[in-house]
Amino acid sequence: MSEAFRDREPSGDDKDRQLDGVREDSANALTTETGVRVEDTDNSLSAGERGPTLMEDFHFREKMTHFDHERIPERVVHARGAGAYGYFQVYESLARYTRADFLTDPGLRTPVFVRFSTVAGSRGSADTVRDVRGFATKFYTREGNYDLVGNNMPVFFIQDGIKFPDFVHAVKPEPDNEIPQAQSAHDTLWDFVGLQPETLHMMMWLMSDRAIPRSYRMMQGFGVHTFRLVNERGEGTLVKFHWKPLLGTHSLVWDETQKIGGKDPDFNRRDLWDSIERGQYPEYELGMQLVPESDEHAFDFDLLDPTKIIPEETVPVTPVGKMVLDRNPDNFFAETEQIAFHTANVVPGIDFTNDPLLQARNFSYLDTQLIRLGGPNFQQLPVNRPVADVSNNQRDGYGQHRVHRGRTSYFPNSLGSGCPYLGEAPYSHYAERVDGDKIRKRSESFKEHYSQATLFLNSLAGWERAHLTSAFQFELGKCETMAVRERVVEHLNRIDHTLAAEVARGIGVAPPATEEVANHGRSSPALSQANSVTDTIYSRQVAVLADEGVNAAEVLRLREALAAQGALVEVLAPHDGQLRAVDGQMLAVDRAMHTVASVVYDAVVVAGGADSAAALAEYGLALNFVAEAFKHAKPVAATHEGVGVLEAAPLPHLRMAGDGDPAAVVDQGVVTHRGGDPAEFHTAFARVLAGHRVWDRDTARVPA
Ligand code: HDD
Repeated sequence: MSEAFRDREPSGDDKDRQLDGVREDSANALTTETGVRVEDTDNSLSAGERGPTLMEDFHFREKMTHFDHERIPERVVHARGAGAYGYFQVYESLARYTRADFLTDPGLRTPVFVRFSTVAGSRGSADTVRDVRGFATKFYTREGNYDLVGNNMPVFFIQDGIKFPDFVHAVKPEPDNEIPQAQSAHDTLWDFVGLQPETLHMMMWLMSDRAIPRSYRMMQGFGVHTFRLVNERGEGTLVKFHWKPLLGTHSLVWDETQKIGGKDPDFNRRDLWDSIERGQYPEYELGMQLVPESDEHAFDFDLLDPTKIIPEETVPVTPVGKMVLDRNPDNFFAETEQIAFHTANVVPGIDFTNDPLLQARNFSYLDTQLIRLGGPNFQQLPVNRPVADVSNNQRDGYGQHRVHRGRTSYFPNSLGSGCPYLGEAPYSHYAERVDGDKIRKRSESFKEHYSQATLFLNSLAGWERAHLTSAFQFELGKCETMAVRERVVEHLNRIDHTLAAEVARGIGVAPPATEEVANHGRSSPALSQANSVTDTIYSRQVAVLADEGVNAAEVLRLREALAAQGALVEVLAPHDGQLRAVDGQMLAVDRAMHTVASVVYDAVVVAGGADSAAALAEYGLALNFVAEAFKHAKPVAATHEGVGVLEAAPLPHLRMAGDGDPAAVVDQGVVTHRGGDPAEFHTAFARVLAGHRVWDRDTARVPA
């Protein structure tokens, strides 16, 4: 278990101290924005009791005007997000590759703010939709802000940023009726995909379980592009950035995500917030794939093509440091909404490559902040302010917060003692040699679009592949235009004939008669989520179903055993308040069952106690809870009389514990316990829970 899994106080770093200067606690008398105390904020100033409101009511006008202007444009993409502060620390100096201060000093904790997001939905859309997740990190380094603006998938939909407006228009709700919200399952996206085969590799990722993460704490992040590190000597090393969550990479299942969208649209946001409040801080390791400049052309794809990965088996990911998110923002709008990322926010030692997608991004992010945050001074907003000193001749503009003193705002000057002057260790661009004709032409080295899509498919576990096939069937099945469906199937046939045939059958399209291209058979095990960390139950949420007459002692023992490993156990009952246990003690109910659902838990246990179990076996919500958890491949367990509730639920035939059986009987991830040492049951259940889901399960006939 990692060091951060122990309780720790938030870091209280330079950024935190800086923010202290602007935090407000509303502890004073009510005033206007001009500081004048207000006598009454419930009644407007009027001419007589029933007369008109008076213009001179400056308090009314100010209050209303401010309210009328409260909204700013949401982000054109990634509008829905959640963020947190934390810190990053490098394990060992990377001075060999980069001169970036925050990557060369292992003693240094660099403050960060991370914003996670979905892409297509509006600000108020549900968290658990099928979508790419943004993973944007702002490092407040001593040499200025560095932004690593990545996603939870390592490739992108297009190769050249000039196509970004087209792609986004295609995926966003359709312009005539603004339907569907936060969904890729509609004609315009798949129309674009069918006509633009460079999207196909990314579409494989989007149709995979990566697009429905269990938690922001359990997803990877990728810088996507090939970037460049530059050391003191000016030597470059090409690099791809990876974030790897210490809890492993885990997903939800599709039916579950759709239900969570209604039961708890804030599911991922709440999970991030709650885990930080509990002191269970999300942690990620930063990894780098390092490629010497001399090997730039050593691959069978172009490193500048953002629709390609470097397989980890070809160039391993070197873990270089760790990020811990340990503090929630104080104010969503001020911090999470106003944070402004920009791929061109780099620090000395980190540089770009000529990836045409990256080049376009280096224009777009600054441009979008100008409209979104209302002018050129958005870097002065508290969340954006660097901890490094800022000194330049930029002046004025809307919302100028600095009071620049002196007569000079130009360079060079003598009247201002030559300040600000050009200091030591400045950012200097990597001296890459560039020459060529001025042309509009995609490089020949960008022309192959299918082979890595096949690689991804070949690397999936059986259950991952089954989910991907269903996802294609769902999404294409929602497209009304048959030609759109057909065109995509034709492309799938160039990725893998069996996949194309399976998808075609589900959507009423004739399966392609012949194999277009033979599957190359190569795979990259690192691409499968099945190969991620599955040995911890830390922060997993377990529901225990109980009713009057529950065996409370047993529940408390279970809670204690799982809590010792960092899992959370909540007691759910048909009503809130307390339950009278079989021994006459009272057991506190954490939530009434009708306010929650199985889909917001990782696992369910039905408690023992004859009366409790008899009541739950007659309670539809409890039976549905169990069946749905089973359907969604979650660990399910029951102790003593609770086993009867599993028997009453619409589950397939399972071997369950009876008299004389060992302390834990496990069948298809259903753990039952009727006698023997409870500790053995706890261990068996924790083992299944650590596996996240139980995929080899017979769920076909379970009606949930
Ligand atoms: Fe982008 C936001 C990630 C391509 C233009 N992008 C945005 C965010 C993330 C990404 C995580 C949200 C940042 C936040 O939380 O505030 N974008 C990516 C990745 C890409 C990518 C990983 C491909 C590798 N983006 C991309 C292209 C363009 C943009 C090609 C335009 C040429 N992205 C934007 C934007 C946004 C944005 C319009 C919207 C809001 C914002 O920037 O601040 O400028």
